[in-house]
Amino acid sequence: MANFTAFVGCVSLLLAALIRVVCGDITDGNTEHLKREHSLMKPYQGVGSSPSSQWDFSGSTLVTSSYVRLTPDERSRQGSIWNTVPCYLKDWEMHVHFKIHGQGKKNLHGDGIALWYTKDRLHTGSVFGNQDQFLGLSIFLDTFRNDLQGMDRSFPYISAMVNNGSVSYDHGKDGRSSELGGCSAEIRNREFDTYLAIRYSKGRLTVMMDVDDKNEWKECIDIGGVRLPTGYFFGASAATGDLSDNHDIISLKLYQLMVEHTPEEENMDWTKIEPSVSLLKSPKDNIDDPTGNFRGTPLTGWKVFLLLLCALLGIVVCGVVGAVVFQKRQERNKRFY
Ligand SMILES: [Ca+2]
Repeated sequence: MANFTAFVGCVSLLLAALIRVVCGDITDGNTEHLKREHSLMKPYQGVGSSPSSQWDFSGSTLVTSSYVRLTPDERSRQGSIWNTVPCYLKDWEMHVHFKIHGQGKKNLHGDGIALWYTKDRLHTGSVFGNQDQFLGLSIFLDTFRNDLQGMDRSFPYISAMVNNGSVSYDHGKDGRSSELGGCSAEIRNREFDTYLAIRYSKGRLTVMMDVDDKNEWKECIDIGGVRLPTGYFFGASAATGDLSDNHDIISLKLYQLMVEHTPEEENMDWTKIEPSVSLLKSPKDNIDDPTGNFRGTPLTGWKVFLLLLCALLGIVVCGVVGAVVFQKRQERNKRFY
C-alpha cells in the first residue's frame, strides 16, 4: 500500500506542476512576458516628471510612493494617468491592482474608475474623467447607480464598451445601452487587495476579478468578435461628482500573451483595424448560436489544460483500480498458501 500512496503523491505533484505551467502564461503574471514600458509599478519613479517618462498624468491625479490617486474623496474631481508608449502587442493581458475607498456610506459615493485602451490620451471629459465618443476599449468600474430604473442589477457594476468614436456613453443609464457585458462586484472599501484582469486575445475580450481575498480569478465578462487595433494607449481615469471616493491605482501590469496567428493575420496592418464588436452577447448565452462565432476564438490554454487534466485523472483512476486488484489478488494468494 506504501507504493500506492507514493504513486498517488507523485501524480498529485505532477498535476499541481501541470496546472502551474498551463495557467502560468495566461493569468499568473509570468514575469518574462511582463512589458515594463506599458506597466505602472511602485514606487512610480519618473512618472510624469521627465520627457522620457512612460506615464503622464493630469487633473486631480496625485502620485505618491505607494499609490496613484486619480481622485481624492472630494466632490467634482477628475484625474487620469496615461501610458506614453503606444502598444503594438496583438495579444495582451492587463492586471489592475486598484483600491476604491472613502467616507461615504452605502450608495453615497461615486463615480468610479475607467480603464482605457484608446487612440487618444489625456483628453479630459465626461466619461469617468475622460472624453466621450472615444475610439477603443473601456472597462468601467461604476460604483454609483445613476439609473434608478435599472434595479435588476446591484452596484458597484463592472462593464465593458468598445467604441468606434460614434457612440456616446449614457451616464444617466450607467452606459447600459452600449455595454458589451458586465457583472456586479463588491469592490469598494475592502480591507484586502482588489484586482481586475483584462485579457484581449484573438478577438476575445475577457475580464476577470479577484476581489474576495481568495487569490483566484472570477470571470466577469467574456465576449468574442471584438476587434481592436494595435498602436493604442493604455490609461486609467476616475471622476467624482456630488458624491466622491478615493480612486487609487496601485499598479497596472501588462503581460504579452504568446499566441500564434495565421500568416494572413500576421501580414495585415493591425494599426488600421477599426474598433468593433460582431457579437454583442456573452458567449455563455450563445451556446446554441448556430453561427458559432465565439467558437472560432477558444481559450487554447484552457482546452489543453482540460485535456491533460482528463488524461491525468484517467491515469489516477487506472492506478487506483490496478492497486485494488493487485491487493485483492495478493490477499487471495495469501489465503491459498
Ligand atoms: Ca454610474
